[in-house]
Amino acid sequence: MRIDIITLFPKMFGGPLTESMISRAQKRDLVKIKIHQLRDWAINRRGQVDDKPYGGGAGMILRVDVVFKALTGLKFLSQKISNIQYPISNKIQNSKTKKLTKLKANEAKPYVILPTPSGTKFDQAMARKLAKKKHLVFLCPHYEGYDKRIESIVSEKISIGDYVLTGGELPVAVMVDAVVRLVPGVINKESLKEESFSRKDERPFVSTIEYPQYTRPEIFEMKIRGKKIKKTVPAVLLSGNHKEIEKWRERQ
Ligand code: 6GU
Repeated sequence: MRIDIITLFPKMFGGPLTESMISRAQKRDLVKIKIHQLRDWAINRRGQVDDKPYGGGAGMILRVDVVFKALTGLKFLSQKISNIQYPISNKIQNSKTKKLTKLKANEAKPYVILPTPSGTKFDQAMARKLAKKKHLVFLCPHYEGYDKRIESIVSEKISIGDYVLTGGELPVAVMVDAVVRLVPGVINKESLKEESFSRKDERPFVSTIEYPQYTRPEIFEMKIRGKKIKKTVPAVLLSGNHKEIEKWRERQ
């Protein structure tokens, strides 16, 4: 999978994409993530990407022509950087066998996502859908808003919840994390197994945290406001009786 992120604040992705599992996934070439500075497609040398709203009002609005240039420029870049091709026809040539194969509609072009609070709510089913794509492009709007016409050049608008954030960077980091962990090979199959059993309409946390887990120490004692509190591990987990343990977990 290839992911391109277009943003005015590349540094905001420093932590989320360069640590832990998402970093490992990139090192293992399971996913290629590239961050692009939107100002590279600015309308002038001052790096202007936004403008005053027509009809008046506060704030600056992200320009549609800048975004269009970024998206078309990116498709060209992607052809050069990775082996993903965007042929004029709906066929793609395998770089090894040289055989032409017909592309499915969703493989023929990148899937462009615009994070915005007015978008469709992101959930586990949406993460599964996006994890099947070959190429995702996230376009992060910032400041006060964006030109409405930008919506006509993206594939989907997505929100991560009913609250307002200052920009699309944090939502994109959240979505990329949820999607990349579903890419085959990123995390081990066992961890995903419970999830694949879960029904599509089930709330994701129900399926990912199946039963309570414990590790050492067996007895944990603490003092809170002078009161001694002892926390133990359920006896069944220490019993060594695998049948009983399974039954207990099932119940939980
Ligand atoms: Cl995708 N963007 C912004 N700015 N705020 C949000 C959001 C997105 N999702 C929830 N709040």
